[in-house]
Amino acid sequence: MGDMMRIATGQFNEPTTELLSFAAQMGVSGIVLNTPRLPGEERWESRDLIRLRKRVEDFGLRIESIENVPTQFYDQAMLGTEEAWHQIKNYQHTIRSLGEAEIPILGYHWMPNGVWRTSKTTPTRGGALVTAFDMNKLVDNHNTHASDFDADRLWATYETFTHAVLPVAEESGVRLALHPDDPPISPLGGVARIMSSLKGFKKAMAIADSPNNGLDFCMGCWSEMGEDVISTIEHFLSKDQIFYMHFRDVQGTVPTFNECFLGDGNVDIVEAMRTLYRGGFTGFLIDDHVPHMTNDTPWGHRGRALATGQMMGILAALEAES
Ligand SMILES: [Mn+2]
Repeated sequence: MGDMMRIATGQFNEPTTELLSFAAQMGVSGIVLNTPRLPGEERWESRDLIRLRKRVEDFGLRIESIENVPTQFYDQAMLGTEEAWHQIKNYQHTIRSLGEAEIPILGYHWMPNGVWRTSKTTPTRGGALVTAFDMNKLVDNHNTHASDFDADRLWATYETFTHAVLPVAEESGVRLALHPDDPPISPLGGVARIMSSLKGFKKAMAIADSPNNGLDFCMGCWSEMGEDVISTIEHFLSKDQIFYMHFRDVQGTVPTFNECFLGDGNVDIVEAMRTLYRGGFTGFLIDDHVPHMTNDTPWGHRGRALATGQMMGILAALEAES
């Protein structure tokens, strides 16, 4: 296990029987948990993570990745305040806990003020609802923090943080997967967004140069940026830096875009998967955000089943023709 390109699902924070059963029914390899609700106000302990892993394994699945500790575990490290080193030490502890629990990947981002959208109810194909961002419609762009934090500041804190945590990740056998800024527009709310371009990501990978640092390649964000997604996949894949894929897409690019069904967006999704497959990608793909379909649940069982089925069908075709 672990060395074939494969499809996962998840992105919930509670591994309920219903969700894990549904995942098993879809036939995925495993689960991504997004910021699971675990004990600990500042860091996570191995006993809780081991319990979580065993819970998922009871359904014949594995934990492929945990995506993000709570932002308050490392927001001051991102901003570089007096609390930074306290949080960095706790983050090192959490990485060690993940290693002890044999959880292979921890997703992270460098966005102290999170994901922004101007609409969560934009209609797309057949009236399904998607999120959208339009800089011209952004009425509230007030500072989210007490002062401005510019790009130089965020690059400096990124260097400090990664140089402190990556040696621990290497020792612990845990890989850190960096998600792009969403939306890739800088600044927002007075905070620079440094992970918003190919140039920025190349700089990040050079600063934090370790086999245990790589990408959660959010295809939606790369599509939002207007970068050439296929050649960007080729670039990072050739360096073994794509740990996993958020396989979603958008229509339009910054400053105005909306999410959409797979196949309706900027990216040729078959070509994207073929590029991964032929390039020897050994990680997994997950749907990420999906359109909200008729009578769908908050998690999006219908939209996710459709996206997962599309990915599985394309992968089966690539395997059959190889
Ligand atoms: Mn994403």
